[in-house]
Amino acid sequence: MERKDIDLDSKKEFSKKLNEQAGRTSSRGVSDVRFMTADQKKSWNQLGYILIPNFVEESFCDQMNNEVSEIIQSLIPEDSAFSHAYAGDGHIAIREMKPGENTETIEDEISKLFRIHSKGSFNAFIKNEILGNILEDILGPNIDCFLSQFIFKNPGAWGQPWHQDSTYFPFDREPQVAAWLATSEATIENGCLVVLPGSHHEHLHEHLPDERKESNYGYTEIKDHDFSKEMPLLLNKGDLLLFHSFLMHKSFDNKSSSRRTAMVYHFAETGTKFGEVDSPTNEWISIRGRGLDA
Ligand SMILES: O=C(O)CCC(=O)C(=O)O
Repeated sequence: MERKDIDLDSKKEFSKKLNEQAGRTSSRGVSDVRFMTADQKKSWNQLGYILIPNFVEESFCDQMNNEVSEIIQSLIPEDSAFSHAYAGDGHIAIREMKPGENTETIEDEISKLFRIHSKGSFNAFIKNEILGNILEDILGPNIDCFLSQFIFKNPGAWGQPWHQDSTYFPFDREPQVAAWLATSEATIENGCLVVLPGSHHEHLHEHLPDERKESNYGYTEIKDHDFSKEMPLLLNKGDLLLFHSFLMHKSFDNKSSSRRTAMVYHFAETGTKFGEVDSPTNEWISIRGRGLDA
């Protein structure tokens, strides 16, 4: 299937837009908590993340992995032409720019599937009470989930360079919170996440285009910071990582022979203003409190 790389000029244009946000800060930590443990509070305030082992059963992850495959197969017919993105039934699938050598199914060539949190097990997850409680300690009583993505990270896929998620969110307040659910094991070899603990106290740094020729659309990179204290986070299937949207993080390449999958959500305080035009990948769904239209 014919493939076209994304040209450097459009990558530069994209990061220029993102960098309108550079310099913003988010110094607020959590203080009066109702639900978090003391360790979780300390971890959030000092490190910028909370790791919760065994958050869901492995069988729940299997269900998500299966539902994702069903969506991809119905979204992208076998004979469809190459495209960087496919949209249908409210979802957006993004193609892997550097697919591995042994691809058999269309899922082997997909990088991410966006906008799935209104459906099936993806929707069931955001209604989890324990998750909602911890989010409430961070974001307050009124909470929306505005973004979801299933990340395939197929064998051979490159990792995402160092970045801060808030750079992608031109919102009127912060922080937002990411929930990164390991739906497979995440190891150094298969491309686990790597964080820079405490870096959520930093301002938003400049994000330069990821200049690797076959890098995925939207990848950008922080180059003006010291990452020598980076920490890879090894997760088992079913473990959950919650992290601050200013936390610097990246992921390793997948050098293994199997897929490393994760289901990633982003949450914000209800009423957050997203600027003039919202991202097509966003879908705002209230999960707790007064609701979107209240
Ligand atoms: O899961 C990955 O490989 C990268 C994910 C990531 O960096 C993100 O969701 O912001």
